Parts: sequence; C-alpha cells; structure tokens
Amino acid sequence: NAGEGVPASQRSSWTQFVKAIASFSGDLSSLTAPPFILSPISLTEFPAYWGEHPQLFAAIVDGKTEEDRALRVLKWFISTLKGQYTTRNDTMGSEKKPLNPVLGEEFLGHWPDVNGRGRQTLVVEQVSHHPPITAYYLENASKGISLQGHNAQKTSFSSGSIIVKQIGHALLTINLPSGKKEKYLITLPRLRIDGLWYGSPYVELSEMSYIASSTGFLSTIEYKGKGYFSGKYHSFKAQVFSPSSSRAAHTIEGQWTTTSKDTHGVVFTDVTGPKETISTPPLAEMGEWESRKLWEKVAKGIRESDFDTASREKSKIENEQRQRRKDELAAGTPWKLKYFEHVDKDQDYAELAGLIDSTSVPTEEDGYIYRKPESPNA
Ligand code: HCR
Repeated sequence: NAGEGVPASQRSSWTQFVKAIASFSGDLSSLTAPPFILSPISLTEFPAYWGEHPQLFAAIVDGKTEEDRALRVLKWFISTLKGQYTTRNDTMGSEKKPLNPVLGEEFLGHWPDVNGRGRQTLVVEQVSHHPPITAYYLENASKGISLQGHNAQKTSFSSGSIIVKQIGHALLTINLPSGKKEKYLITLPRLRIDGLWYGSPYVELSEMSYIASSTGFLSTIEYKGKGYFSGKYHSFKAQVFSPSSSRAAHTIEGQWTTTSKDTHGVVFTDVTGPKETISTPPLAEMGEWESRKLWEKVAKGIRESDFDTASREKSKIENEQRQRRKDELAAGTPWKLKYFEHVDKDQDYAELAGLIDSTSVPTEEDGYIYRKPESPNA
C-alpha cells in the first residue's frame, strides 16, 4: 500500500516530498524531506564502500597475466556493488537521504594489514558544494595499487522512480613488480530509486558500466532488475573482451547482491559473507573537518529522533558555511582544498574511454575532475 513504510504522522509530508521530487530536477539535497527518511551519515563516507573487500583489492596485483588481472579487477568491482547500493537498506531499513557534505569535509580511515595483504587507506574530501562533488583516493601502498575517483549526481524523475546519473569515474592504477604500470578506467552505473510510493526506497542499477584497461582488455557490465513479468532483482551480465577479439573471452552472470557464475558454472563473485568496514579514529581524536565530528550533533539528533536539535544544528553548520564563503569573497581568499586539486582534463580518461563503444561513453562534465597530486596516476 502507498506509504506503508512511512510512520503514520509523516505520511502526508512524505506524499508532498514525493510530489516535489516528481516536478524537480537537479540537486536533491536542497529538498526538505520528512524525518524518517533522513540518514545520519554524510555522502563523504560513501567512497569507503570501494574499500570493503581489501583482500580482493590487494589480490588484483597477484594476477599473473593481463587477462587474469582484468578478471580480478572485475571481481573486486562487482563485489563492492552490494555495499555501495544496499548498505542503508540493510542497516536502516531502506535507502535514506544522506547528509549533504560541506566544502572541505573530510573522511579518513584505513583497513588494517591482515595476513600480509597490506594496509589499505582512504582519503575523501568534499571538493565542491555547488554542485556537490566528492573526491576520493583508496590505496594499498605496499601492493602498489590505488583507486582515484570523483563522484557527483544528477537526478531526474521518471515513472515513479528517481533516476540518478552518476557523474565521474574512478581510475585504478597498478604498479607491477616488473615496474610496468596498468590503468583501468571504471565508469559508474545509472541508478533507479524505486519503492518511493511505499516509503521504502531501494536502489536498482540499470544500463551499462565499463572497465577499460590500458592493456586493451574491456569489461562490459549490463544491469537488469526485476521486470514486470520476469527477471530477478539486482542482476547483471558481465563480459570480458581481449584486445584481439570481438568475441567475449569470459561471460559472468548473476546477482550483485549474492553470487555470480561463469559459463562453466564456477562461482565468480560471492558477497553473501561479511564485508570489512573501515576503521576510523575515535570521535574525540577527529579533526573539526572530519565528517563524523562535523555532523556529530546533527547525527545524534537524527539517531535519537530529536529532529528539532538535528535541524537546529544543521542550520548552524549551513549558516557558518554561508558566512565563511562571504568572508572569503570579501578577503579575496577562496577556500583551499587540502588533499585534492582541480584538473581541467583527465588524460587517462580521454585515452581509455576510446575502448568503450562511443555511443555509451559517459560524458564527462567539465570542471568535475579532481586529483590527489602525489598519487601515482597524477
Ligand atoms: C542518490 C543518492 C546519493 C548518491 C549515492 C551514491 C551514488 C554515491 C556514490 C556511491 O559510490 C554510491 C551511491 C550510492 C547511493 O545509493 C546513492 C544515493 C541513494 C539515495 C541518494 C539520494 C540523494 C537521496 C534521495 C532521497 C530518497 C531516498 C527519498
């Protein structure tokens, strides 16, 4: 039934919110949503999902051939999707509206070295507020592997669902023991947020995403959800093409929320077990720009259903930000990013995107690209 996932007292404000989304296109963060759908977690925390399978990330480097490494990159990528797109449903009951990061907000953490796989670290910075852009850098330095990316979203509404186009891409770089460097351009799928009418939103992935390697290997991933008559939720079909043939060398099918198999019936991905969440310093030791510290009082208000406090504390942060921007303008000293820098063009993107069918190359928006200067792919 309509609104069945919504507390009775918030049903009419939920209906209003859904109607507002329907006639709106752009940055959803500016819309006021009913309290039950608010998440106490900021979008700067989301890049941590890329790191929740540190074992698979480290194992990419152990691939003996270019083909083997292309398969390992695909396996790791598919294995991160469940975390990226279903964590809020698992921990909070449905997809929620995350906190909208402020400029300069940071999220830092690591995954410890276990059994010699190496320590994995993550640096995230909110590099733009209007439009919201998040830059991230995940690295396992001892294995010589890193992931550099930036992410923004454009939303629209269609047939009762929110359609989210992800703007941005990720670039995975491997420094092989031989001294050779390999790069993989990872494009991002389109999202459809379904279940709005019922007040229990969840993400379904759609269309295609790609992993294009400097070795010439290309993985195509096609996403399908449950259709009206057939199909299963969260399904995908991936194909891996070698540079020398137009016939797929490997085909993998399954669900990104559970398992997938190759054409011989051999399990390729299995995410039914636990994932490893990021380790962060205790709140008391965090700096003032670190996401959980910055949003501490707002998040507490949301968690304890004290929405007056949450909204008062949120306004304080937003007013402080507005004042800061005015002061910067008056003094002629714009905000300086800490970890990332803006670049006009991503050379790797330009080169690797050539492998992808030109009609499907995601259009990279000017002004959205950021890099960690000392990263191996800078
Ligand atoms: C669309 C979304 C914000 C962006 C989130 C992204 C795309 C961020 C990058 C991550 O790598 C993957 C990811 C996963 C999330 O599913 C996606 C969010 C889902 C909802 C949220 C909207 C801005 C909030 C809409 C409000 C709804 C729930 C009513």
